[in-house]
Amino acid sequence: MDILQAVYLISSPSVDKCPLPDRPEYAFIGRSNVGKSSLINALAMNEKLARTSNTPGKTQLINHFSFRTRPEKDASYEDWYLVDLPGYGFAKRSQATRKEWSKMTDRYLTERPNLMQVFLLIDSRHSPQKIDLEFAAKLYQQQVAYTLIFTKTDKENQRTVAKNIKEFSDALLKQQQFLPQMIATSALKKTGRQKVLKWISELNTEFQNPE
Ligand SMILES: Nc1nc2c(ncn2[C@@H]2O[C@H](COP(=O)(O)OP(=O)(O)OP(=O)(O)O)[C@@H](O)[C@H]2O)c(=O)[nH]1
Ligand SMILES: [Mg+2]
Repeated sequence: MDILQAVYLISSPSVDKCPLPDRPEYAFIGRSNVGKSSLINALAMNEKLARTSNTPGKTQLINHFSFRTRPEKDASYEDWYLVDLPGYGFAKRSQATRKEWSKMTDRYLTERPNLMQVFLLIDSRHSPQKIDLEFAAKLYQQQVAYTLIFTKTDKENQRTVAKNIKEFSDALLKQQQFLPQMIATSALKKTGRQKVLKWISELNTEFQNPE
């Protein structure tokens, strides 16, 4: 897939302030610092697109990025949105802020009409974390289609990464019937980049304009 254009569009405080739902949309969500913004930059091949940081909790709004891609040579282009959502599980936030976050994301996840798929990002360096499994359970219960993206695979040896993915899958199968799509990635090495883009392109073909 060729990236013809990838630009930041707008940050919105709530789902009703988001851009017109006239094209397919994908949302990145996951624990604070898991690598959401970095992966968006890796997909776009532009390190300056989404702000990344060592300080967790930077992203507080619904951030829309507009992508124009060509799935393959001679094909026509596709326009779609990528959304960077605020990370969850940031310990230093107050309870009130966390409540706000959960209200905003819940509404976004259940009411956004053009949302094709949520990409739930999981840090591949760790064994299954309760907070991630709970978030997956919530998506499943709300019938929000999601893909699992394991991040930062360059940071650990591959055996540990494989073990963590297997353990996460086993834990998931205890709470839902089928496993979602899973893609292992590294924003640093661009591992899994083409897989994610190809999956998005496949999902793009299923979009029906709700307008
Ligand atoms: N080695 C390595 N580091 C990564 C990778 N992805 C992200 N990082 C680093 O992890 C830190 C957090 O990355 P971000 O992309 O800002 O994480 P985020 O999920 O957007 O964080 P919030 O917006 O705070 O929720 C940064 O220091 C990144 O450089 C990766 O694939 N490999
Ligand atoms: Mg971020």
